[in-house]
Amino acid sequence: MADIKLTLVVACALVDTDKRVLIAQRPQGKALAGLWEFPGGKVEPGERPEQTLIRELHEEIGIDVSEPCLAPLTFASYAYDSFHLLMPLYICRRWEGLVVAREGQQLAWVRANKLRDYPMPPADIPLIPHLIDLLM
Ligand code: 9L3
Ligand code: MG
Repeated sequence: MADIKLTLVVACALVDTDKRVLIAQRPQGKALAGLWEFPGGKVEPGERPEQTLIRELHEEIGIDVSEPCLAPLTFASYAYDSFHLLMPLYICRRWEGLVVAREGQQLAWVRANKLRDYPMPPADIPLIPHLIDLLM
């Protein structure tokens, strides 16, 4: 069997006081451009997943999250041709700062039962029922 490259990516469902979830549209020029995702990114060498998420949330949407505010909910797994993605999903309900699109991406706050209206990468889609269970 061919070697399989396993890529660890972490994602976060940011939930506001109206129980809406933040999704971001992947910018042009990136893989999967135009699809809507739960914000996050690749775990870099030497990082713990929570540190990655704190870094990514700051870089992408300008907020500051403290580690105890990140609660793991479930994880996604998806086999692309060239790598397998393993992606824990965290829930975060408390953060500091205002959510702003720092990378020119579109952002949307969406009720969990409306997430299916937004085209998402294949790894993110199976996460939606978990959010519906938690939030609806
Ligand atoms: N990815 C899928 N769903 C997500 C995130 C944050 C990432 N919610 C996929 C897209 C890329 C890979 O993970 O194939 C790495 O993400 P990035 O570093 O390009 O954001
Ligand atoms: Mg990212």
